Amino acid sequence: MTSRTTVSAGSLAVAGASLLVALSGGLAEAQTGTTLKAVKDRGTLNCGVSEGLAGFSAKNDKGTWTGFDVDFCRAMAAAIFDDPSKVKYVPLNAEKRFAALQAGEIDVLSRNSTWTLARETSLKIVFPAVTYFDGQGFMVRKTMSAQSPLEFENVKVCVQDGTTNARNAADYFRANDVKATLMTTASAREAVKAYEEGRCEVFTSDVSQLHAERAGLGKPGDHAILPDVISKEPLGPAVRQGDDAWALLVKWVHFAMLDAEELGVTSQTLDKALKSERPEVRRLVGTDGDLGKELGLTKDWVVRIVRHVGTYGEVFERNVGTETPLGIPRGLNHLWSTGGIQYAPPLQ
Ligand SMILES: N[C@@H](CCC(=O)N[C@@H](CS)C(=O)NCC(=O)O)C(=O)O
Repeated sequence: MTSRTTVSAGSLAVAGASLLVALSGGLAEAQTGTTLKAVKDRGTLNCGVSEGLAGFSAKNDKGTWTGFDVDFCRAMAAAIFDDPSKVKYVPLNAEKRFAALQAGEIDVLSRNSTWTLARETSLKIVFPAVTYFDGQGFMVRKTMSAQSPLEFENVKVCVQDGTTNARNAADYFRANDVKATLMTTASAREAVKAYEEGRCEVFTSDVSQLHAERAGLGKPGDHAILPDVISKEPLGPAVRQGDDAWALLVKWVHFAMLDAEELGVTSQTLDKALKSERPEVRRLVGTDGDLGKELGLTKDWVVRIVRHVGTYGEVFERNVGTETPLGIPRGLNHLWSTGGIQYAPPLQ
């Protein structure tokens, strides 16, 4: 079902999710330490992902979930179980994702979700890390003359409901007096279908998702992603508030993948790294000290992540980088040491 709203009636992601939380019968209480124990006892990690977004979380032709967000789930399973396949994937649309987390249906949400203040305060969740620095953009047919959203003239713009994007677009259009009407859809599939069929001339979402959706169109080359970026979309995993130990684990899995990249410890160089004399490499791979212990993990937890899944850079390039159909330049997601803003505190 698509619904048409004027720009003054943009939907609020938080409001929708709060309602679902209320309807789902209250919040699952999280106590520190309980999530990791539950995951270990169960033997699988329940990971919330999108319903299907190429490069981020989608099933391949063998029915296996793959992608950048999926690899975060796999990295956690590698750290906890030494087995990246011990994950149950729970596909969730934008509207339902936070309610599923609150209700305890998933242990972690790894689904292109933007960290905002209201999501943390009113939904009682926490975003421990930013795995992908993104922003919102617009996709149009190359035959359209507009080179910027400021040049839109009486166009319909498709956007998925329950997202930051619906609100940002409404705010942006109103503030800049852009003549556009928002058409909200429940799922990404419906939004893209409406765009493909010409029921809307423009599709808006985070730029990473525009790349993902464009790659799946009949003729990707016929569509342009406009250079304007109208928002900050820091995307990352989310967990329930109340289990600090679990939030720390999620945060440090991401940081470990960054630090491994920074130290040159990749899936290709791991065996050499295990013989390294460099103190920071020795701490990372656990040949010195036992940094995993306080996280509830083994001392070789980073080795497990890098061996089974790779460093942050390997995960980025394999799933969404310039050599993939999505072809996304790493940009802001380069390490701080190579011109980006991905920065991890040291493992010590
Ligand atoms: N980052 C934004 C947008 C996230 C979002 O849901 N984007 C859509 C745009 S295509 C999507 O990924 N849909 C995939 C799905 O629902 O499975 C947010 O957190 O609200």
